[in-house]
Amino acid sequence: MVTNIPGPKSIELLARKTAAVSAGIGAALPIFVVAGGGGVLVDADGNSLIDLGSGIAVTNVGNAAPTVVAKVREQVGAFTHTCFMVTPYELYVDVCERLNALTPGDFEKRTALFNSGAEAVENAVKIARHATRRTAVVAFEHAYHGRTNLTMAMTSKNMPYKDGFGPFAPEIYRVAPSYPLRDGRDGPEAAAHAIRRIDREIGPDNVAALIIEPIAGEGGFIVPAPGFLAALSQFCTDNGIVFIADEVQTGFCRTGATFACEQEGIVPDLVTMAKGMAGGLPLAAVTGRAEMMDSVHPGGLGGTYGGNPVACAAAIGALTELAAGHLNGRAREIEAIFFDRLAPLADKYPQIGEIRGRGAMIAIELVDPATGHPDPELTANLAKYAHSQAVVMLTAGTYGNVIRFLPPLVISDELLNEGLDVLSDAFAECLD
Ligand code: PLZ
Repeated sequence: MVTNIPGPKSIELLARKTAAVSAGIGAALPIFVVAGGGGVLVDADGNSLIDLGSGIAVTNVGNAAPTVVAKVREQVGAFTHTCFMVTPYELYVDVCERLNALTPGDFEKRTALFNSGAEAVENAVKIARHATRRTAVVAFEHAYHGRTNLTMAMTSKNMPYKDGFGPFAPEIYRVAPSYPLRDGRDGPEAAAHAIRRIDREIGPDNVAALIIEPIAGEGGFIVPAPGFLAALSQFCTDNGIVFIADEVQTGFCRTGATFACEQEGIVPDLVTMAKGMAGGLPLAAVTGRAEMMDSVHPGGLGGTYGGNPVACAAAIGALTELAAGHLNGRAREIEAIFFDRLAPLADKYPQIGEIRGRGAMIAIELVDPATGHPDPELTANLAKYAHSQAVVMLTAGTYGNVIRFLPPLVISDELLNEGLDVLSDAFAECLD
């Protein structure tokens, strides 16, 4: 750190932001970035921040990762856009082939590319409805699927995502997930509970798709009890329901497997992906069973920018790293460091209700020790302290009481430990 955070240049930029940018666009930290890489973000005042957020699980292969930068440089000089639906190019097909090979399931697959996670989710629902000729969609409490109209309806939390933005898309039904800390059910029990509601209130024959994040991301890194996802997946197969895994946040080695579904032994019909796949450039995808993906009439899916050539070039760079496999091992090493460092904090502070997550996707749920109720105030104070000490630390959770860690998979042990030292200081500052 060379100045307080925010420094004078960031303060000046914050004033310009307030005057020029919609108040609806927030910012977790009061600084402006000028460079990034290797788990560090440099701000306008020259401060180096430790990045434990990866721009919300995006820069898995690192920020400005050399492989991504080289591919982007090459492509941006060749051509920047044609619209794949007008005059196609090989890069798009190349990315689809790689995703077909990389995603779980040894059946024939197809892929369609889009710009954002929300757009991928919207299109997965369109495909499932078209393939099944059914309309209902089952989503879960604590789920996050995006900010567009359909995905807002599928997202669980009101503030800040939905408040005042209705009416929402119809035919979305929400059921309870498995939330081991709070529901006391094992995986099969939690699945039976959800399935009973689907049977009673929707009717399986009306359900086009069931969509779930293998680990709920914005909801607070809620890891379902073992067997929950497998039971839901079986229920979908038995009832002709398209099982969609939303791997937008969990995908691309984040959890220590290429996709989190693999760790649950499940094979989704469709997978939605974005974030980690293109090293920071906007690219998203739906990959799944060929017969479902091909059930849509030609021209039924698309968009001007979906699968933009520069974004595809970035994805080729990132996917080459991600498919090599070493980042899964690195994510598991990061997990070990987290659990090692967080365990003594959990022993010391009864406010830590649970430490959970997998790979480089780890969270702390904070509670009032007397009642077990969520403590969003402590959560905000811990994050604020970390920010003042130049550590990018994100919060999450339906109740706003979760600190979540999403470091780039290329972060060094030293930087990670330095970031975790600041977390210890934050607890001491707030609670001792
Ligand atoms: N599905 C599982 O995590 C995006 C949202 C940040 P987009 N999560 C970060 C915010 O406050 O807007 C996400 C996700 C899952 C879908 C999405 C949506 O992806 O690329 O933000 O549209």
